[in-house]
Amino acid sequence: MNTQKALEIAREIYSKYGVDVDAAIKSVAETPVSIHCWQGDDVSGFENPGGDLTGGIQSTGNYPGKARTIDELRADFDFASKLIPGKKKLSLHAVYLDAAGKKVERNEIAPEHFASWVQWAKEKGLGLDFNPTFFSHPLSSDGFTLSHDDPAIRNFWIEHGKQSRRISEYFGRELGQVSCNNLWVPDGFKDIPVNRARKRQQLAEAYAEIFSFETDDNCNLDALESKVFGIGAESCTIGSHEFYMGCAMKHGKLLTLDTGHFHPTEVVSDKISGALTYLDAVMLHVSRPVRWDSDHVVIFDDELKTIASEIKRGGYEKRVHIGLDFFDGSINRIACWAIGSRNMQKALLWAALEPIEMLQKFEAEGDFTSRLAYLEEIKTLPFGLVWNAYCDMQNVPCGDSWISQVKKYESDVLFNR
Ligand code: RNT
Ligand code: ZN
Repeated sequence: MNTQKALEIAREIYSKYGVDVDAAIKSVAETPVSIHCWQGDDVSGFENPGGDLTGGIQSTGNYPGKARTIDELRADFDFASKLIPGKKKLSLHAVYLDAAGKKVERNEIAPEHFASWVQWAKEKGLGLDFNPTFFSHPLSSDGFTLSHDDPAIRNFWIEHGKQSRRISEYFGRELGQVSCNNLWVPDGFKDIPVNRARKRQQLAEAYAEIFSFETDDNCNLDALESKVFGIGAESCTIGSHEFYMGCAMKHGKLLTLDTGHFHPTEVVSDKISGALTYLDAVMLHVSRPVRWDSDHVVIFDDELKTIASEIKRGGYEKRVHIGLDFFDGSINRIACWAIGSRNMQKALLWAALEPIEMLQKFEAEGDFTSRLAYLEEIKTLPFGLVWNAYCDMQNVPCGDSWISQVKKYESDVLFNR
């Protein structure tokens, strides 16, 4: 298909609504999206190959061909990234360290263990983000880490948290692009606790310790991820939304809003402007909860579009750090990366093509009739033509042509593992 000719038609139609299609494409191409490494291997990592995934999260399915080594994961990600338009970052978890076969304890991880990732990111033109791993470890096996009652265990995890900030700062300094260090702990009670306050106090004290030294804001931004419940922590999660909202305010940190971490009728799209009324910035973990925090692959649904629209409508492009967080092991993992990341890009483009000025004017004038009428009208504008043109300009496959490429990689590479 001649995408330029199609784009010409789209330009004409969108211009009637006062939308500049070229400016929209440009703005999306410049918005970084952080793609999580852990979709590639079901959150296994390389610290303890074959070890269990714990912490109340779960990747289900056993589709063949998952990455088993750093080289395989890099090759898979590299392949996937060629199917995804836009500016990309890679989000690494601590357990994806490259320690050259040496056992490194979590409290001793350091920038050197991620030097090969930095080198690789430089070669590929990727930004990096970091995540300390407070799960899948013997010292987290009873469900507590930073809020643990044993000071020795708590300190072990505090050291891990401190080191994660140093590693993230190193990423930012080396790559000349800020790295977000996302802290999520699984701490919680399966059954009804009678002293929630004590645990929350311990968690608060642990964060005060972790944040007791400064990092360069141009290189590292810490983000705190709340959750409503996890498997085996159904009754009380210590790091709840209220806890982290306060913690982020107190320490001047980012709040991470994971779309799977709230009650099913709550939406993150409504929370962005609420949080940003007081906080400088937020991080997103864009996922797809199906009945619970199931981490299904992100689809192009209304909530995804609304999240992207809210970023645009609020003028929050520089204050929302977009990260993805899903892990499905039941279908081709590279296709998961491609589908979810392309959908995030689609949503950003969708939002950039919204006639925001016109819609917001209607609302300000109290003309809610026109607001609804136009919100419905724009749903049938030729969005797909602009999407294809954007993919073409970014030298990534248009339409469905990426699927056969993934199938070929599957039979040539994945099925031979
Ligand atoms: C868990 C959190 C967390 C993890 C990753 C692997 O509920 O969403 O972000 O998914 O750290
Ligand atoms: Zn998350």
